[in-house]
Amino acid sequence: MQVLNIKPVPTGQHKLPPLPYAYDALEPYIDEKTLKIHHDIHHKKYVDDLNKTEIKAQEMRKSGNFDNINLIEENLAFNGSGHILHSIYWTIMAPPGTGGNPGSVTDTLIKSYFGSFEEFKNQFIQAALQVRGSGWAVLGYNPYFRRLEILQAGKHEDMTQWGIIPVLVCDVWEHAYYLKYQNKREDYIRAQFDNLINWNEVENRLLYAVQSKGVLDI
Ligand code: MN3
Repeated sequence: MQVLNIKPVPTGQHKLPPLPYAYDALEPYIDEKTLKIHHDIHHKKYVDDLNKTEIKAQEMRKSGNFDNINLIEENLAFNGSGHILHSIYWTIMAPPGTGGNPGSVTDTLIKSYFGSFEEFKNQFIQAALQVRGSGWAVLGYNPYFRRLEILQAGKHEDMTQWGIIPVLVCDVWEHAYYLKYQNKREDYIRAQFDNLINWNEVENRLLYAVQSKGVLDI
């Protein structure tokens, strides 16, 4: 792959990325026990199952027996998206008081599309709050439209705009908050948004995203 200057992840060799801070670093808003279970057990399982599925897909291609293809494709989407979204989720948070303020690209793009930061925040929080069952709220940059959008993802993978690049995410699976917040999903969402967002990371992600081009200009 030298000619393309990329290093593909070898089949079945995804790795669980370490948390960029200590398990108790997000206290009191996300407690140590929740973070440890969430990262070490839930995220790890998505990585392990993605690896297993990729090996099974490889065996399927070799054997020419495609009887299980629907299950394999579903598992590639579910576990691949679960791995990606969790990897982003850890990095767009930072210990309380260290995440900074929205950077200039973030601020400009948010205001130009959502009208004001408050309107963006209200939509993001309601999108997270009203996810039916397990899922995510995602602020993403869509290179086809050259602007931001807020989406809900059912489970991990049911995204509704192809190509969107997530820059800020909120995990609203119960495993993300239930030990501490029980059924008070809104308290968790607001605590994360108001105290833990790493705006430097959001800005970095947006700076990278706005350089991406849709294959079509539409
Ligand atoms: Mn989760």
